[in-house]
Amino acid sequence: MTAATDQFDLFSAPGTGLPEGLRHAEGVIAADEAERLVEAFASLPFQAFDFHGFKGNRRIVSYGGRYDFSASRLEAAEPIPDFLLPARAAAAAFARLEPEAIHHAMVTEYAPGAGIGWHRDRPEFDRVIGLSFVSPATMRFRRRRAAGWERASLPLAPRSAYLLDGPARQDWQHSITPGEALRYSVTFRTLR
Ligand SMILES: O=C(O)CCC(=O)C(=O)O
Repeated sequence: MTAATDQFDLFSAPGTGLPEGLRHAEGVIAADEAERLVEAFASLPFQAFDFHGFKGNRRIVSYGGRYDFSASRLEAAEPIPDFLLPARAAAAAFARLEPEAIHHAMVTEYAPGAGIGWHRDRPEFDRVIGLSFVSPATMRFRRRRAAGWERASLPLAPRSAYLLDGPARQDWQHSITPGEALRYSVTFRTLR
């Protein structure tokens, strides 16, 4: 095990009240690398998130596969571009994966006031690794229990990473609370 993964273990979920299978760590992306990425995000061809014709208030660009909700299938997309490869390597190291195991990336732009509602990611995807940029956000989790919803909440600092695996990925829904300032996220997903 490397020093880097030991560091990430300090932030693992057990004992924190957060869903099993969730891991989180701050400072996964170096400050200069984050600056470079955010500059690159500004010129990406973002499009409004489209859910069955309903346009969400966040904008996305997908690589290595794009989920089409109208057709209910994963469509082809450009491969992950070179500028995202260092971020993919960092996300993979955090998730203890080989970078090449990650074929899909999605960059999301959340304008002030934009968030994302309760959902689980599509079953075509397996593990989910999220990176945050520019502004902090709150990621919320919930799962249905006999007595009602069990809930948890995780602050996402810029340059932090989270991994959704196991029950956090399969059993819990997650959402992002609308923020007051611009935020970007990069979501890397492995395919089933
Ligand atoms: O912005 C994030 O970190 C979460 C993104 C997310 O949940 C999604 O796109 O499915």
